[in-house]
Amino acid sequence: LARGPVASPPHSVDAFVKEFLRELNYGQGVPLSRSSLNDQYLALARTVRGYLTARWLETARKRRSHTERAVGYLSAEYLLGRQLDNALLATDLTQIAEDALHACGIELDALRQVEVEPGLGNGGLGRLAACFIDSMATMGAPCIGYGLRYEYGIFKQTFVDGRQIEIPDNWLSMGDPWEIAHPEMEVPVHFGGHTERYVDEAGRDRVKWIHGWDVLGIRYNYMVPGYQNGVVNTLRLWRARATRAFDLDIFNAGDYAQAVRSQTFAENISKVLYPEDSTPQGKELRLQQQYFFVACSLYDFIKHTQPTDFDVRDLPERIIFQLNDTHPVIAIPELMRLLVDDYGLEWEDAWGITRQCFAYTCHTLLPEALEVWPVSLMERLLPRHMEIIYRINEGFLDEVREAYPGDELRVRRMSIIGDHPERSVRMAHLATVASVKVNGVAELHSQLLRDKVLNDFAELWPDKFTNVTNGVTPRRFVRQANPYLSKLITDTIGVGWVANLDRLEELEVYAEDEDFREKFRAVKAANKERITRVLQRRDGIALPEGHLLDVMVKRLHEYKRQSLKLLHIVTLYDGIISGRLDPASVTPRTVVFGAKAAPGYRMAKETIYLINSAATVINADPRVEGRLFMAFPANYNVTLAERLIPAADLSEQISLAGKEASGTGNMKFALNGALTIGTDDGANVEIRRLVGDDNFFLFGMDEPQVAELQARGYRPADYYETNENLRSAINLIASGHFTGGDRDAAGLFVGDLLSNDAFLALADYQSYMDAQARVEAYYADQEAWTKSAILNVARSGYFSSDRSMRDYIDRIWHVKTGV
Ligand code: 26Q
Repeated sequence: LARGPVASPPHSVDAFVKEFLRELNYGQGVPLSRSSLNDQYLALARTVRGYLTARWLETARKRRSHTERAVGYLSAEYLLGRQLDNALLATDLTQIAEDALHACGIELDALRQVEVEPGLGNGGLGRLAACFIDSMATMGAPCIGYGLRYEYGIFKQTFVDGRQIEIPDNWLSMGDPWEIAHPEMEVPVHFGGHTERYVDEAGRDRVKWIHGWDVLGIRYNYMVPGYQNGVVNTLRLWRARATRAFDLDIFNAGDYAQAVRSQTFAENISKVLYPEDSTPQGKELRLQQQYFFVACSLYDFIKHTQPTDFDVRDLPERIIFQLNDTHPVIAIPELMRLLVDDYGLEWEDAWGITRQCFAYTCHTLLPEALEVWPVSLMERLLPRHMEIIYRINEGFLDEVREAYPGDELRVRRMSIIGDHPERSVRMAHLATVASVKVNGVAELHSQLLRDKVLNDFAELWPDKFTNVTNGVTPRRFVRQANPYLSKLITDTIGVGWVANLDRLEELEVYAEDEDFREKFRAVKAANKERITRVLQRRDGIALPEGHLLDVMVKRLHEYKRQSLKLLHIVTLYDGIISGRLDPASVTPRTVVFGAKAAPGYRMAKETIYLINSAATVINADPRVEGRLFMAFPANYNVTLAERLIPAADLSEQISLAGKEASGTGNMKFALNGALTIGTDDGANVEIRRLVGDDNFFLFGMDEPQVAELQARGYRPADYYETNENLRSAINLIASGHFTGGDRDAAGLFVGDLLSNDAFLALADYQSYMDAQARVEAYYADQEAWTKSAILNVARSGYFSSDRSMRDYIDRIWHVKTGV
């Protein structure tokens, strides 16, 4: 009996109650009458997980029984967000759970609030990985996600006197009911030591890696359910644990306490997510993390997911590893090491296999964000991998020399090893050399990758480069986040859009339907009421009623130009208090910011402080007559995004053209019926093309204009000197008006803008102000605005991550879908 497949519990309220009480009583060990909210949440989560389990086992069984190629998504980050609602939606259990809990005297909504979101990512890149695995499950694509189970995710942000304070995110402290730990499945991972040459029985030269120290990888599984299709894929995250060698040391050294301390050294590897998402320094622990999860994942795929008689030469038929940026790129030399050293393949054969197993996604355009690792560090931590990288580079540079005889300058530019400022491994070059395909994440970005960042490589291998424009999952970011809009859409065109977002096109005609527009406005209004309640309870913020809701949420970065947004607000405020602007002529507007700054990023932190300071002063100034309001709820995360984005009227996507690889928040806003004010950057370009110029507020220089201005020599002071409103706004900030008279508090910000302004905020200022004036005028015509908002929804189906997955499958992976 126990050998057969397990059966899912029946889809009925009675069965659900029974399962829930069993989890509560036997799982949590409490009777209903004495259970805490946390007990109830954990029991509910386990109950829902129970419904997924049979499907998960069945999906895995089917996959084992055939040998179709799978995708191994390798990502150092998965910014999952809360799991409960998603699992309920996927299993179509929301109503049943609500009724079942009700029968037990419990409100589902109260339990939803208990869940702590797993913040195992920094921002866009991590959230993208979460959207992609959701879409692959929904399309029935064979995929296993691999990553790190950080004990501490992205820090929790609070503000003290307007300044960001970081608090450790102890997300596991109440227990995680969604994970299934396998402490018995240990994967050994080695570090340090040295290499030795030897001759094997067959008389061949071989290399042995004499390890310095080891850790164990412990497997944690998470279920990734498809949307109501019976498919449940796997996300496998790794935790580091000390080996028994560490335990033995305890006896040998006789210093018990020291030995236990050295255990924590090994376990540090999966301790914390690095909160920097660009220009990170080459921290040794970060490289340890990267190698750790990648080594576990390759070993796991080969040893645990394939039949015992599996021949590694067949690897390319079984797997394509997608490298989510360069963070997992050490997988390339690791696979070479496995094939050559462990499986005894000839170098050329191993290289032939390896070159078919990887594809690389680049997520940046900032040259300073391209990852490099010092050769000295690599030699110490991963001596064998460093040798392998040298050998890969030799072969590669031979290829370059053959293609471009005598062009040693080019050889140096393309080398995997760079010389400045120190000898280091350029991970993007390694990734490009070894990958089947290299893709950017929006059309403009892919174009710039080909023409600029990786131009030499695109000349050598033009067919290697492709684009896959990012997408977001409509399940989480429309269906779950916006139940009012979802109901309106479903009532209008049926439910099919949730797994086929192109069907939103059918809404297009309703833009002309007055009754539909009325309902659409009612949805926005309801979402504004909801975010008002959320911000009141969560942050003690009292949003004013009846305002245009203008939202800028994303990591704090100079290139994203929160500075420009601040200049806009300060200009309006300055106009009002100086009497140049009649407050009655200003469209009542609330600007909501959400942004975390990397803890060591000074300019970003000062910008946060200035925004908070401006908010305090502007919100309290009676001269504004309540027509401007600023809110900066702390700790912007996926959960807040789900509440905030559906309420927005205006989406701020104002990065300097050529700097934002794609953006994905921009897509979430458009899909929820906000209009975008944005530059010609990243996926904004495609959003504007699809929704139409009339339904998008474009401003600023485009990328060629930016390049031209920079080539001419950019002088921000020119703009300050010639633009009166700009000068006055900057002067107001510099005067200490917002910072309690403290002029120094804004010194870094103002000083940089006037003398450096690397992201040309001042050059785009007037164009941005003009675009905001167009926003105000357009918003005054609510019928026109609503039409545009509806058209944004109707024409944004392209930005479903299901479409992104289709593109990856067609252009890169060539895997079969439908389980
Ligand atoms: C690298 C080395 C060491 C420590 C940290 C890092 C690191 C971590 C995270 C570097 C970069 C990141 C994250 C980058 C990121 O989120 N990029 C965004 O990716 C999105 C998805 O493609 C795009 O939409 C955004 O445009 C891009 O900024």
